[in-house]
Amino acid sequence: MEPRADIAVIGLAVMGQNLILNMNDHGFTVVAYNRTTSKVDDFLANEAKGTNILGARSLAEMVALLKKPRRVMLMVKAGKPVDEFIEQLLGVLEPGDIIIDGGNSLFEDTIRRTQYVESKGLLYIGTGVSGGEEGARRGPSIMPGGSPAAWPHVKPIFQAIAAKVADGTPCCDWVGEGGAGHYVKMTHNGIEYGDMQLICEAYHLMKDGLGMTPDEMHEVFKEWNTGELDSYLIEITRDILAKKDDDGTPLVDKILDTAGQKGTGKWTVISSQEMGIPITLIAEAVYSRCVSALKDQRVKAAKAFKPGKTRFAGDRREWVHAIRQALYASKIISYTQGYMLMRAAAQQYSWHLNYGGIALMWRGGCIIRSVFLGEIKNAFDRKPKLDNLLLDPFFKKAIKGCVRNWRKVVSMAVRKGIPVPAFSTALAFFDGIRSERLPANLLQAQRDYFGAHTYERVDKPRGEFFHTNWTGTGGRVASSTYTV
Ligand code: NBP
Repeated sequence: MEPRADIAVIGLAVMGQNLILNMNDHGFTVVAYNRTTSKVDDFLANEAKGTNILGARSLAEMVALLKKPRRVMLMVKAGKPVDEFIEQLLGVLEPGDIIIDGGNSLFEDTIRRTQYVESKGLLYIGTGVSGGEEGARRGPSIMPGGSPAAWPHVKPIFQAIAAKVADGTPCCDWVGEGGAGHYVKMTHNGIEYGDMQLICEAYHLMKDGLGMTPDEMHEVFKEWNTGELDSYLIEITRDILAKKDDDGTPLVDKILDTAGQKGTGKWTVISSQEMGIPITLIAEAVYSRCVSALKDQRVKAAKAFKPGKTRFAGDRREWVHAIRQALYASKIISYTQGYMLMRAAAQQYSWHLNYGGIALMWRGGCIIRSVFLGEIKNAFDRKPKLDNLLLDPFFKKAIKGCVRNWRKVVSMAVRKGIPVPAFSTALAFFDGIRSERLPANLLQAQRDYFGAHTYERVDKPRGEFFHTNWTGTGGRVASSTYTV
């Protein structure tokens, strides 16, 4: 068998099939393999008919078709199937060959797998692929990390099939070592949760606070999509609101209000907790899905605590403008927090992340693609070591321009009982981060009072710790083990 294939893709579900077709469109010869091998035949006889795509019915056959160094990409269910395939591949590949995992793997698994595969003399890439079915077919955002030596061998394929921004730059570049690619993809998904929640809160406010119909909101989102909020998620929201059911009424009104989740938002929050980085907006977005899932309890509580009148008084156009500004400001906070998280992770895991490059990778192809990400790229071009997005002149000015209406919207929502967890946590974070002095002095006093945890003083250098015998009955010994 002549080794003529550029890459193999294992996993012929929605993502794998579409990536293979995309690679084929760009002139690469791909060999397709799947655990259930009948799916290889189905694929070749249908979607891949008339293309240069090859099929393999065993891993040995697949490997024999590949040029060296062999590139094998897994597009299978995240978790155990990835480990199982790695083990099988190690039996048929050679040192210098490259295993790529393009699924939604947990970054810690990718760190472990990179070390393991490298220890066997092969190279490993764990890459985020975003954009769903359509992205995979027409151009996804691709976020690869792992063994740096593997990148030159994979770069021509990945950058060819990736989405492109207006000037032709691909939405794919090397993210960093180990699990960096999957970490950035995970953060992307967390930000996606945040963006979706913010849009849902804007919708809720317009629906219950302003009494607007889906058709009226469709017009609002259509207009929003022409300005600073121009993004894929605003665009699909515009289209969703216009969609009618078979009986001609808005379909959105008929959809049950309980949201699902697959876990990547939760992973982002768990990582932020471990890192001590306040990604409060993404956390609220995850919890909001959890609250939505408690439908039965909500129905009972709604009977127990009947809502009052939710309508906002005043001019509707002004309110719509205020909601738009609250959404924009909250979105800036969400990305500020997401970037804080990635910066902390880079430090913890010794990754060299290119923050502007990440914004560029998200600029096209993926679910959070937006005009806004171009501004983030510009901010990092202006100052590559920028440690807080809020301090960039563009975003500083943007927030200042929105803050009055942001407060107006959050306070009216609170008065009227419309939940806006993401809008309000963003505002609370903003007020926290711009507070030179927070009440944590009292908190430290409390900790020292009940647990002798010690505190630092404003009139002494940082790093000097003091303990007070608050009650006169305790000893003079400070705690080093009891932690609260
Ligand atoms: P799925 O996540 O549904 O996985 C299906 C593939 O996994 C099939 O090839 C299946 O083989 C294989 N597989 C399973 Br299931 N269990 C296996 C096992 N124990 N051993 C070996 N193979 C096994 O496919 P997908 O939706 O195309 O997603 C692929 C990856 O890309 C996932 O990690 C997903 O999270 C990620 N992703 C998906 C999207 C999306 O929009 N769907 C977007 C971005 C990333 P079989 O045919 O023999 O059952």
